[in-house]
Parts: sequence; C-alpha cells; structure tokens
Amino acid sequence: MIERARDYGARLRQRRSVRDFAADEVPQEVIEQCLLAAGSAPNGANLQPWHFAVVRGAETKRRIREAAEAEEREFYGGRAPDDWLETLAPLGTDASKPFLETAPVLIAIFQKSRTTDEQGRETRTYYPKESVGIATGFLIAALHEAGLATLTHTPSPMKFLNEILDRPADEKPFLLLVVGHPSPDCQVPDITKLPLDRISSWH
Ligand code: IYR
Repeated sequence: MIERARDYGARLRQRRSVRDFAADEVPQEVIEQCLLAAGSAPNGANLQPWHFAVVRGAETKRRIREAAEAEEREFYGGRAPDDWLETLAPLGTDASKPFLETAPVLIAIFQKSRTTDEQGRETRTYYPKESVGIATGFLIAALHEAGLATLTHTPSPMKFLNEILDRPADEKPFLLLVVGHPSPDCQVPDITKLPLDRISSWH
C-alpha cells in the first residue's frame, strides 16, 4: 500500500503545466479512455453534471483562440487588478495564446446545471462545481499517466465556448484543457510545491 501511494504520488508530482505544445497528434482512443476515467469521478447524486467537448479541427481551434485572446487582452490590459498581474508576472504569461492552435486537442469542460436522471426525468444537479472540479482532476491525472501534457486554461468569461461548440445555455464553461506533447524546446517556470507540513494538519 505504501509503495503504491509513493509511486503514484511520485508520478503525479512529475506533472507540469505546459504552454508550448508540439503539433504531434494524440490517438483518439487515449482521449476516450481518459474521458472515461474523468467520468468515473465521485459527484452529486451520481447525476454526472459534466460535458467534455473535444476539439481537434483547425478552424474550430482558430475560432477559440481568437475569442480567448480577445478576452485575455481585456484581462491583461486593465480588467485584472494590479496585485493579480504582479502575482502572475513570474509565470511570464500574456494575452497571446498560440497553444490554442498548435496543441492537437482542446477539451472544453462544461458544468451542467440541469440534466436527466436515470428515469429520464429533468432535474437540477447538485454540487455541480465540486463534481466537475473532481472530474477535471481525474482527467488531468489520467492524461498525465498516459504520457500527455496539459494546460488548464481559463480565459474569462468563457461564454464564447457555448456559441462556438454549440452547447446549450444551461451548460457553464468550466475550464479549457489544452492537451498534447510538449514542444522539444518547451520550458516551464522554476516553481516548487509546498511541503506536507504547510498543506496539512493532523488531529
Ligand atoms: N487566464 C489568464 C491569466 C492567468 C490566470 C491565472 I490564476 C494563472 O495561473 C495563469 C494565467 C491566462 O491564461 O493568461
């Protein structure tokens, strides 16, 4: 048990968010299997309040990039408060998001406020944000385990995803996951994760 916990933790700690992707394709079945892993996440009343829109088409990726960069220009150009921009500065991010076109796969994750239950009845969902957050964590871990790199991208607001991906208004865009292989010259910021005694207490 200890060995498995150590091994899995060590593999997860090798994950890094990547912003420079290679154009190399990803097998469809890998994405499918990782989505099934995500769909196994614990969630409110097992209503599974998520939808994963997988984007591979060049024109759709281009439209998403265009819309995301328009929001990001607003964010970096004044909408974000100074303290937020100062905190982000060491990461070196800006409004330019070429990875939205270079990465082979984007997964737009939607949070459903309404769904149909197992009896086919319309119902509201419970704890949708928590549920979709957990499923997204499972998805990122599964993709990492499969040897793929990801970036959790959150242009804000993301309503343009409903329009471009033709999703209904009661689905709220939660996060845009960029998926692929790192480019050969990809660099990541020199950051560390907090030690156990900073993130936990024992009672
Ligand atoms: N959505 C912007 C800003 C951004 C915000 C946080 I918090 C980050 O950890 C990284 C970026 C962007 O993607 O550039």
